[in-house]
Amino acid sequence: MITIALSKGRIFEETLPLLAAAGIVPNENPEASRKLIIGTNRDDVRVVIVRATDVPTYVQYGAADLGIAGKDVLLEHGGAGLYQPLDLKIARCRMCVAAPAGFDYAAAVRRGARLKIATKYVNTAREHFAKKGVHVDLIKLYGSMELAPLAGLADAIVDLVSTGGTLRANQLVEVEEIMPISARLIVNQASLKTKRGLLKPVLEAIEGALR
Ligand code: PRT
Ligand code: MG
Repeated sequence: MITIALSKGRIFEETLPLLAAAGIVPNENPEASRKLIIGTNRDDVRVVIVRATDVPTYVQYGAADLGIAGKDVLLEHGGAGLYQPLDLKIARCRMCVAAPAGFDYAAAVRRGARLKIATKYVNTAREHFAKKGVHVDLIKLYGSMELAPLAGLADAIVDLVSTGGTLRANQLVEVEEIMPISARLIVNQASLKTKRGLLKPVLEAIEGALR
């Protein structure tokens, strides 16, 4: 049996064509069914639906053999126990620093000001600002980072941006790109050896579908 960990929403939707190329079709849409374990057209493949940030954890401990997770999530997780063979180039966006339109971020950085940064991506943010030599106080949030500068909690945020619509709706502007983000296939390192016969054709079909 192969277990694939996916989050519902954009990752699930954008993964369907890649799984189809490997001959795997889930029996249900998690959005509609509310089921957390979903069978597929193949008796030996099932999908478990988990929170996006939990995907690497399921795969790390072997509760899932395969998973699909954003680079943002993988950087925060750290990648222990995971083999990351493929950039799937789906669920693309960019991680960036954003600040209120009236805040001169570049000037604050030049002055060497100590900045309050709210984010769910504390590890990635810490590394980014350390590399730039910017002093920051990081404030960990679990949702709606965009609110933090507006409510006076932080000077700026580190968040994902795709269309820019959310920033605009909250009078924030992107002041620095940190890195481009896309979803990666992740594989449990032990499964890769013990279930090689089952996994190899699936990995090759997904790789083929990307080309
Ligand atoms: O939503 P939930 O809290 O359950 O979990 P999640 O947000 O971690 O999951 P989900 O499904 O929203 O995102 C899964 C993955 O999709 C992320 O880990 C990213 O790798 C990727 N992805 C791609 C995005 C976006 N684009 C994106 N735009 N994840 C989040 N966003 C959010 C962003 O945080 C911001 O709030 O969308 C908003 C900005 O979008 P625009 O289009 O207004 O710029
Ligand atoms: Mg979300």
